[in-house]
Amino acid sequence: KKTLKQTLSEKIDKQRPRTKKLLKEYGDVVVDQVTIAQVIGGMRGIKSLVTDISYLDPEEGIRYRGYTLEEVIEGLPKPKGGDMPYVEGLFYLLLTGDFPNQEEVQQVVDEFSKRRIVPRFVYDVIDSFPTSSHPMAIFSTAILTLNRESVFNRQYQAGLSKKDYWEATYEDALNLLAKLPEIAAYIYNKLYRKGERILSDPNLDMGANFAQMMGIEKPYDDVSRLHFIIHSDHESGNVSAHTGHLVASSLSDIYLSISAMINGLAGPLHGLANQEVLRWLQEVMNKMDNKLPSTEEMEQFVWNTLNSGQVIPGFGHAVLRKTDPRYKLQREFSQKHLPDDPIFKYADLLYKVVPPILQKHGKAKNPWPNVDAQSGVIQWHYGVKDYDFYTVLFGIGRSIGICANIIWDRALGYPLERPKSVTTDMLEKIAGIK
Ligand code: FAM
Repeated sequence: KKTLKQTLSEKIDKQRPRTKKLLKEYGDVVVDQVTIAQVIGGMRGIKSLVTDISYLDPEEGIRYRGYTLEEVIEGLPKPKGGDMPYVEGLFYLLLTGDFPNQEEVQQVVDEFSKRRIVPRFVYDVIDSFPTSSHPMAIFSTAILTLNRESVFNRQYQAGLSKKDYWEATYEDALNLLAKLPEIAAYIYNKLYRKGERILSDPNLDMGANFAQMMGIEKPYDDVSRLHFIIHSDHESGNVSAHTGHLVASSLSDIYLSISAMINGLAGPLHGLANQEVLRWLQEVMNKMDNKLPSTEEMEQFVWNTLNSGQVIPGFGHAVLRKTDPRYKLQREFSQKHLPDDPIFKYADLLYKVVPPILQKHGKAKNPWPNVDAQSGVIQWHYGVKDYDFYTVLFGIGRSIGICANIIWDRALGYPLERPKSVTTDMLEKIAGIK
């Protein structure tokens, strides 16, 4: 039976000539033009990255390897008794483009299980943090600490051939991904549960094991699987994915790259928005004495936030122009499992109230909710109320997609990233002002 690594190796051999041909024979073909607004404006929309792992259509939302999230969830094998698929199967799909069968998923589950033990020094580093630290800072540092384990670094020092970079990177990626749930749960228990620790179970898949270490009953295993799967990838230009790719392009190992991308994810305009949504909702709930506001009262809260110059967290997107399918999937899950939850009702009221207000406000190009408007609501329902922790969960999911991307970056020999900057003077000359 072929392993994931063997299947991937065959895919890489097939893909390499395609990239080589484009580069050698069509390297001068123009892909895009760049305007001054894009140069000043965070490179919005410039087509300057390549990945085959996911593609974000502004109207439709994300597809992984050409499949919508519904198709991914439908097509991936599921553990017995679970409604949501194996996260390990998603990793297989992202890497190879193929849906694995039950046996192929089991191989990956076993691989993860073998590699899941976290070295003692990582716990020591986590323990040395003050409990008032933000969990994302601890999470990033814990990942960074693992850098001494890097197979890539060891082999690179010994003289690794360029064509084999991906294999050592693959080993690092699996070693890291297998440990992330345990590291995250340990941080959670340290910060919010007085260090109480529940050990992992080598017989469980990633989602179930995470639920076990968090000490939360079913269907939290499915919640975790869904969460990690829908947060895994959102093409290459978003802050976390781009940071991971950029740092890895200097041949920094997986640990350095993933730690860096976690720091980008920790910003309130990116991953941290899911904690911000809950913080914002809590403020509203406190003001309302936990009663559900009327539509008019909720509208007033939204306007107050906008008028004080703040953004409405969980709404808007740099690329998407419709309701995020990741939001929709979580909303459907909530309608099924927690329809009467007060926070869900708050979030649902926001779904009704915010888009027309943002349209009237006239600034946001996309008034619709993104993934972050729902994910915290589900966590809260299952008892994870320390919302500072939510972005760590996002980080576990996002690591899966970025690791898959970095392995392919190395396989296809993508070079050091190095765009060119210009001065304001130069822009004024280009504009014809000077
Ligand atoms: N509330 C209020 N104003 C908003 C807004 C929102 N939710 N979304 C966009 N705007 C404003 C934005 O601040 C900008 O104002 P200025 O012209 O004064 O700078 C204007 O509308 C145009 O922005 P845009 O082109 O529509 O969006 P950007 O591409 O600049 O930014 C986001 C995209 C996501 C950073 C922005 O929509 C936002 O701040 N949303 C709230 C935070 C959030 O939910 N982030 C999570 C995004 C998520 F999908 C993720 O990364 N996980």
